[in-house]
Amino acid sequence: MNKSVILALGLVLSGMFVSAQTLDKQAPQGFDVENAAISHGKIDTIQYPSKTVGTTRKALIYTPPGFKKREKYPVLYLLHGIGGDEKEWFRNGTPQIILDNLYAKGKLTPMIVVLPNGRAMKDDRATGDIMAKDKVEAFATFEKDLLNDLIPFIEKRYPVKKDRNDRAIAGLSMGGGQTLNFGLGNIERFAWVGAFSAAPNTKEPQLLLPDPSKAKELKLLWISCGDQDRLMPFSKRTSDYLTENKIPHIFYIEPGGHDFKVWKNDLYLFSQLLFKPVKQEEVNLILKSE
Ligand code: FER
Repeated sequence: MNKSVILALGLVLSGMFVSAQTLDKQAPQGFDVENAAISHGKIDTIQYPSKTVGTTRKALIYTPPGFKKREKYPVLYLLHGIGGDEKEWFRNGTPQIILDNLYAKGKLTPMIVVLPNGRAMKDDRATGDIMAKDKVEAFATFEKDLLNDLIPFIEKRYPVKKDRNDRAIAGLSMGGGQTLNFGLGNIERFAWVGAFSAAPNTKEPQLLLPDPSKAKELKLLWISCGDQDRLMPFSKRTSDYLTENKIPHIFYIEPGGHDFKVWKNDLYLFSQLLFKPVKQEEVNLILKSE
């Protein structure tokens, strides 16, 4: 359980390079257990008009404990996998519990989390052949829906900060591929990028980032994958390219396969880094402590 894993820290936002570190522990026991004694955020379903798809689409939104309309919050867009929809994280990853617990410990910058449906097509349910060509293509179409429909809707309806430094994108598997494709393809829109177990939809490195130096504008570029996940090559080739081009990033290899145990741990670790000055010592502390 607590066996050490290698944290290839190809990062470093301060400019220095650390090749490998030992990560002794992961999220502590109880990190995903509901605690009635603390304040809770709120999960709602929202509906937004999509010009891209031509329908009204659903997303979930999590507002943090103590949320106030008068304040302005940064936003994390958190994306699901090929078998899921806007409810996948909520049902299987309980982000609201993980984040509530982190807020109770004072470990998060207050943020709004938006959980979209990343399959941008009229019937966007995860039914039938989820690998069908049109369904897989809809994960690419979601880039337009996100940038032109969903983000403007959120920014109109919710008290959010609109600067790229206050906008993060992360996701698991297909959503991890989307995160890299959309995040690195639109660095002027996102400063925080977290790809968990990125799937084969991840563009090849040279297409993903033809001008590697552009990625230096990111505040945080996180790539993680379970050591037993057969999709590892998609994370590894991306991290290798970044390392070859001296682009600071975190490449976090953790014990596990392609499942929510890994993704919950990723959310626990990644969320604590968001919307804060990124200091190397802090990254080390979060990744090594507990
Ligand atoms: C594939 C293998 C896995 C693929 C997608 C996935 C589109 C996605 C997995 C997930 O989202 O969990 O060949 O092709």
